[in-house]
Amino acid sequence: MNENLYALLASRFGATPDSVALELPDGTRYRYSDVEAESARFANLLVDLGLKAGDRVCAQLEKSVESVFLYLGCLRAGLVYLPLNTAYQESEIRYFVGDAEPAAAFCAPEARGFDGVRHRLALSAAAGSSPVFRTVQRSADDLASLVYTSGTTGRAKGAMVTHGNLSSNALALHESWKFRPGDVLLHALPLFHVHGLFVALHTALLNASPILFLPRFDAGAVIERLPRATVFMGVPTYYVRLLAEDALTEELCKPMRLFVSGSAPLLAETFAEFRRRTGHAILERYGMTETGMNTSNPYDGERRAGTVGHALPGISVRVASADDRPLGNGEIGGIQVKGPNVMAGYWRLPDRRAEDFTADGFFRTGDVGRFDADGYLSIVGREKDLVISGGYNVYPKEIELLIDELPGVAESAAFGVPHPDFGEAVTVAIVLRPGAKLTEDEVIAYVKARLANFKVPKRVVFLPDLPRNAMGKVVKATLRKTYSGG
Ligand code: MLC
Ligand code: AMP
Repeated sequence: MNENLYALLASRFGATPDSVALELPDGTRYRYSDVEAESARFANLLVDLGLKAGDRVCAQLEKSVESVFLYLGCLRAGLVYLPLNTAYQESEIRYFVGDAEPAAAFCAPEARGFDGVRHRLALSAAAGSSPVFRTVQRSADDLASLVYTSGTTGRAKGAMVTHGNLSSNALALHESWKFRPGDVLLHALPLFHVHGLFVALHTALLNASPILFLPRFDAGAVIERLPRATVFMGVPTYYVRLLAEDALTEELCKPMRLFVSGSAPLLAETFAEFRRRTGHAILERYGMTETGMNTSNPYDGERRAGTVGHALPGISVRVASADDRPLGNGEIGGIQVKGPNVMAGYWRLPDRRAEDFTADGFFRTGDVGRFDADGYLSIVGREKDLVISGGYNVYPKEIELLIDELPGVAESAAFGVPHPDFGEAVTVAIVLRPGAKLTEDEVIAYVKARLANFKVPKRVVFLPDLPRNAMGKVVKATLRKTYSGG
């Protein structure tokens, strides 16, 4: 059996080649036969250039249907797809490219940081290639994608995601969320992270559904299309922004079957307000780049605000003590996950295995949680020092390392504070050397020129020293408390 993810997807949509796969805001439509033909062109282009199964193909592209075809073409040719956020800047790209060593890169002509990549291509490059391609044989353990996720050391690590990881997770979600004939997905998420690229896209393709394809999230554009959709997926910020629109009403959402939220905590008040306004209980699920989706609130049973529900079929999720002992309901500990969804490991970091996995094979998520008496999991904190802003992860260490390079900076601490739109936003506290002068604007401009825009601090404060505990460690909780709310 061919365990190539594309073979699984095509086994479902192959039966309906004439039905609509993707519809653009201007009304342009692509059928499932186009998905097959256009993805074949990219597979042929890359194979003809000499790329071999296992080679990496990097993409830093604005969201487009062609980027979907490129992704699927890579799957078909056994190439490993490496998506990069368009917000990443030269130094960030240089790092990813140096680490992953892609054989080809699709990016804007003016993009910098891709030096050394053998083939630098634009999406138009596949236009002349053949629309027929025989999807290559892959086993469940073969790599499908390399997705970088910010590391605790300030350096991102590549999660090695396999065909088996993606297929099993797509099937589990398709079943759990009761996809059915007639479903239409409204797709507003970016395609360079797992929520938009894997969770949303795969479930719709598995269902041979039409996808109303928006180039980016825009509350007005979403509202305009909700009456034609049945399923919508987003990060909590999307729901906060939808609620700010008067046009969001129960009547508007009548044809909708399912609203899914994830990537960051959904506030109970957003859940409640959305239910009041639309009659829909948002279904919150929990996942990560390394594992795909782990848990979900039930489709049929109660969707409990502030929880992420139960383990998905085929996946084991436990809350464990510091020495990896499973804990009982009500007890707080590290969330650990085992199943066909869990990545093969981090790219070129085999030595990390013992740190990332328990002796009995569970992946340590770095999230802290608790199961309630009914088996609903709540995420109550994180062992990892991470800020999630508008659904994007920001590792404080990366910002601190950069700011510490500035002349006059003795030390710095980056931390998250509540933000009405982004859930959390980055604030930085800086201690200057005696006599040094630096302004908030200068610090912001410095970071903005070097890192992706969502990592740029919204606020910078200068302090005589940082709060520390008896061990000399900076107490970020104190900083968070002091600078929350203005
Ligand atoms: C944009 N800005 C942000 C930001 N996005 N600031 C903090 N956090 C963010 N997420 C800032 C920009 O720097 C800019 O600042 C200003 O906001 C306007 O930029 P924009 O690009 O016009 O913003 P907008 O289009 O409104 O984008 C906001 C957003 C977007 C919420 C629509 O961030 C988004 O789509 N987020 C989704 C992220 C996602 O897909 N996460 C899934 C990861 S997978 P200035 O100063 O320049 O004006 C994952 C696993 C899982 O986590 O479980 O799913
Ligand atoms: P990423 O590294 O971008 O894949 O982000 C994964 C992290 O996002 C997880 O480890 C969690 O900390 C967080 N996350 C994802 N979904 C949720 C959710 N529903 N609630 C709270 N945190 C979440």
